[in-house]
Amino acid sequence: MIVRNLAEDILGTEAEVKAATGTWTSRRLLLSRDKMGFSFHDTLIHAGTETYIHYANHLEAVYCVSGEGEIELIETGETFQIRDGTMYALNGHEKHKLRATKELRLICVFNPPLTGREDHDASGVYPLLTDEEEAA
Ligand code: 9YT
Repeated sequence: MIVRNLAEDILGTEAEVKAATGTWTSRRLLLSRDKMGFSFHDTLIHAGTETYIHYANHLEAVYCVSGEGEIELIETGETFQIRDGTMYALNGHEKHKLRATKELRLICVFNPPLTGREDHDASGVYPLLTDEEEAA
């Protein structure tokens, strides 16, 4: 069994990843090396920010536990409000913009799991890494 505590085991370690753009901080509680088949994150989307994202290589489900914001789908132009209790699942690799009006705290699951250090590239994509590539 794996037991981890955000404050004791994640904050201030390599598992706390800040986006190069400064728009989010991802606290990664489970990664691919944990062999769960998914990774599990507690992510903050900072207030007043907009992030362009395209998970071309991953599926992601997101559950909001606090804050306020919205997700805009690029292809359709649809916008969905995000608040405590809202879940969205990107089951079609949708390109989107994520905006926070009040800091969003989002619980996120990725399949395949992230290896640890992934950050969005200029196209909003996370590379598909293996643990060996991460270690190299
Ligand atoms: C909701 C979302 O995709 N935010 C960007 C960060 C990502 N969730 C992560 O790596 O934790």
